[in-house]
Amino acid sequence: MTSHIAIVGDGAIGSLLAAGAQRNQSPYSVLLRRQRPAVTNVVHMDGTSTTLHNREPVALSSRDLLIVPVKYYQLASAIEQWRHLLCPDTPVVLLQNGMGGHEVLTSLLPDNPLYLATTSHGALKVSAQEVKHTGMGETKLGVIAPVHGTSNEQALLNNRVTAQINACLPPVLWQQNIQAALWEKLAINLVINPLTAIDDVTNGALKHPHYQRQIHNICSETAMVMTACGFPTDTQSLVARVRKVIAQTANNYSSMHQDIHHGRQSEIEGISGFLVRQAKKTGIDVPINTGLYQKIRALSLK
Ligand code: KPL
Repeated sequence: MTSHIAIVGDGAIGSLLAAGAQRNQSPYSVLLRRQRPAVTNVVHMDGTSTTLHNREPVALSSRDLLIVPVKYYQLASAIEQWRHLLCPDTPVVLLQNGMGGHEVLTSLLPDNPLYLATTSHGALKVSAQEVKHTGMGETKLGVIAPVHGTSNEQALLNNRVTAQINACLPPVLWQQNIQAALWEKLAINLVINPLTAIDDVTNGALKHPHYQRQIHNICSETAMVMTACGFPTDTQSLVARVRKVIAQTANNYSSMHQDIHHGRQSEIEGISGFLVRQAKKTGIDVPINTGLYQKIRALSLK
């Protein structure tokens, strides 16, 4: 029996997932908060496009999958809205920028097998009906709440969920420690997202010598908090990783830049807000990240 993939929302990444499912002829549905015209066209990097044929939401069994690629601040209401579709064994994958969503998910869905994912694919919603795949990337996936069964059952489920995500947003790299992978991504977002949004620049502008001290200081605070939280690292390796992503995405506007400049709510609470909260818990001073957090919050209120 083919399994069904339900995707919450028709955001840029959600629509890429739906296009992957469509191309692989996997049954899927896109769950919308309210009735409205959804994304129907996804343009791929090679110029071809996929027309989405969305289906009605269906009740999800243990063989199916719910993927939640929504913003941090939308997560709780999305789960409240759609949990009636789930059975206690339906696996759920949270695919998000930033961190903190994991706690929300485990408190709302204490019984389900839960996975976290992060992707470096780039996608842009160019209109209410069209999404463009703007950058090739990879998707990292790992388990956070295991099934209540044997390790063999867990391994089988991990393989199935990996194959389902791989059909939608390949390549999938399985992570034994997905939290560590998310912290590494967070370290990058902590630099690029607020700086580009505040200064209204592309990611590539951060190559300028003018930004290097600030980048070093953000990474230094992040390295201290990561180490205190059990993910040991150092400033130099974070700076090197940040520089690599700046070079790889030089022409892009970061997601936070796009959110702020289109007057949308940003993901600052799951990025700098998360770091500031972890710093407080571990007794570490993070004045640079706190300043960026406050500046983005002030810009969001304008
Ligand atoms: O993840 C990103 C984002 O914009 O949110 C980066 C890696 C910074 C690329 O723009």
